[in-house]
Amino acid sequence: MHQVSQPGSIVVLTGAGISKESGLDTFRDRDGLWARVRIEDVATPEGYRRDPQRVQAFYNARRRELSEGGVEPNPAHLALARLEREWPGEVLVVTQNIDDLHERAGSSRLIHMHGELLKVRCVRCARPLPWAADIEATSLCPECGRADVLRPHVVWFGEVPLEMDRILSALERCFLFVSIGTSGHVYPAAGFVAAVRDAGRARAVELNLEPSHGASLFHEVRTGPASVLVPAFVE
Ligand code: BV8
Repeated sequence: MHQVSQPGSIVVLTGAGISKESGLDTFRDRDGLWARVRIEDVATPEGYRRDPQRVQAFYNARRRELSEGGVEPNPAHLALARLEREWPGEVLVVTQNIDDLHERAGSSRLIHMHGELLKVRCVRCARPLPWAADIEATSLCPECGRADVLRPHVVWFGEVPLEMDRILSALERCFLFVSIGTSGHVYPAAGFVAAVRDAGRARAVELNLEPSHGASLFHEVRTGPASVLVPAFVE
């Protein structure tokens, strides 16, 4: 029986740059989020312990922007969903983003390694729950019934990213690794390209507005807006 070679698997890492043209802020660009608030105050467990209301307000403002600000998936998100539909092998999108634009574009094989803006988590029973304004108003966990135990279901600095085992095994197996819209500053995501190069199997491509911190580790770097680069790349 002639062995039909399996079509290779593709891993796509995305960062805030892929959602920029949908109208959401990035972090480290001049007009980015970290130019307005300090990471220590709103994106660390210490900051949350110090002032939970301030952190809830930071994430509620981003929830409102995402759900009320006319924010829609852009051609880059749509092209990745098309890639998943049309590529005969496996396509896994690993996003650092906490928005829901990949899902709304139609991507289903998706890992939110830094959590999800539209979910909260009970610090007691650890179950992620869909966020709703009243859930925070009452701040009662519907699972365990305790009060004041719901936090954003978001991975802060110093916390362990989600589904790392699944991500690392996908990186090990893939034949193509594409990094889109990320500055390559935050680990462990910024180390994925090195892991792919060490595995010695995959081609690594970066699609970014400008070369990222780790650009030299990629076989190919294409610069420009994601909404132009990603559909052209998927073609
Ligand atoms: C961990 C929360 C242990 C949700 C975020 C010293 C050395 C190395 C590492 C560390 C160190 N000290 C501390 C660390 C660890 C730390 C870290 O990496 N710190 C950095 C700052 C040095 N990391 C952690 O703490 C992580 N946890 O390490 O645990 C561990 C590790 C492995 C296994 C087990 C245990 C947890 C990190 C998660 C933190 N949470 N977000 C939220 O509020 O959103 S991080 C935050 O940064 C967001 O998630 C964001 O996605 C992420 C990365 O940023 P980018 O997405 O890249 O966005 P950025 O603005 O930086 O760049 C945008 C890019 O897009 C730019 O390049 C721009 O040119 C481009 N662009 C703009 N417009 C467009 C575009 N591209 C295309 N088209 C456009 N139109």
